[in-house]
Amino acid sequence: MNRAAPVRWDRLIRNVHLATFEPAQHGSQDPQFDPDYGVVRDGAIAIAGGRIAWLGAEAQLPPNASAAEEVDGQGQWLLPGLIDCHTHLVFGGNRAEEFEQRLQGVSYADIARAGGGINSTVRATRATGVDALVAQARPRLQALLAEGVTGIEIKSGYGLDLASERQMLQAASRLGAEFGIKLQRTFLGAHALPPQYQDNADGYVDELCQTMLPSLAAEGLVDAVDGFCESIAFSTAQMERVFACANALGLPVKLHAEQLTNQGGAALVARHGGLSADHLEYLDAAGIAAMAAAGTTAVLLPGAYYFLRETKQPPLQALQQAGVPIALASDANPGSSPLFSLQLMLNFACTLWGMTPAQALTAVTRNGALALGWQDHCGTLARGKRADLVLWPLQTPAELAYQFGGIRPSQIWIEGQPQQVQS
Ligand code: DI6
Ligand code: FE
Repeated sequence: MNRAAPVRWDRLIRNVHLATFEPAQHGSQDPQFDPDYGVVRDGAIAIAGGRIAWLGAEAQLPPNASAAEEVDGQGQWLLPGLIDCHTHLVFGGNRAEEFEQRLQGVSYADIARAGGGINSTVRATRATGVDALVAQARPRLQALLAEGVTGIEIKSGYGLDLASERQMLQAASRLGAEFGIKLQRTFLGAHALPPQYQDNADGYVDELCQTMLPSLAAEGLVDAVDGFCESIAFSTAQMERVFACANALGLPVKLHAEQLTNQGGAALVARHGGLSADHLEYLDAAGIAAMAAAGTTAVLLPGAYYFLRETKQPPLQALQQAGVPIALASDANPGSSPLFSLQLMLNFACTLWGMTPAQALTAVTRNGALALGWQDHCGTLARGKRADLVLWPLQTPAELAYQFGGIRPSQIWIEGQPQQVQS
């Protein structure tokens, strides 16, 4: 007789329906659900060493396995933790006054040109120490975590000098450690032209490439590099220099591209093997082709689209037809998206742009991970990935995109450890 050796897991969650977001593995098992969810009905999932050790139909649980702790999921839905792959969560102050100005007819670009916009947040951020930056960002992060976010990207870009950018990245690092979440810290020194370089954009790019980025990278504070490629910010030629510097330091790149006008930024970041091009309302066919060829993820930001009352939609269908993976993120920031809710983005992407709930949920799980280069570590339910898991009191996963307000996780595990859920 051939008896398998006993297996002992740390934790086994039983009596759950799984949305794995692994359609190739679990796509067509239940015709009631969009195959993109990768549904396993009446499933179970086992955790060992903070990783997913086994998952499948509960009826197929290996008879030789047991767990130190069993959790009854009571027939609820278990999804991978959500990933917010584009945020500016750390900043000082707020811009409610500009919101009022904009509603009196002044445009976002005009406010920026008059020294407001990003630069008004730069003034407030520079005047705020690391402790206060952490304290101000904490409730914003808690709002996201309360909605089932377990992985997040946080950008700098409101310091725009070495010391202030360092403080932002230190604040991000502290928040990541405090909450134990998976974090990518992105250097966004090329966000706006700072006051000290008013008529000397190339001089600022010199300092960025020669001093700021190399220093912060050497201090271990930078995981990726981003920029704002726009008529009111940096040109493709300037971003090219920043990317060359990032590439030389071995850091992945991404770009705020074609948000307000078409500058060819998406093609530029694709050419540099970028992780993602973000915003993309004004993206053209050449940019889409470049992204598809390079495998660059499109990060769409419905919060900024909505809050700036943009009317030009990103070319969703053309991106899908070209096979470009699409992620969604909050863009949480004080100027263009003071909306600290990824669930709201799911609803916006469906109602404003016509994404399906399965596409939208894929965009904040599987493709959110892809946009951060985390696809081997998280974003789907698969053996070997981090056990970043969220249990939801739903009848169907689509409810997460359909209903806004009042849906909270019943339980969250980060690397297999149960978290305190806010009710
Ligand atoms: N585009 C955006 O929407 C954010 N940054 C960027 O490059 C807005 C930043 C802000 O207005 O503070
Ligand atoms: Fe942004």
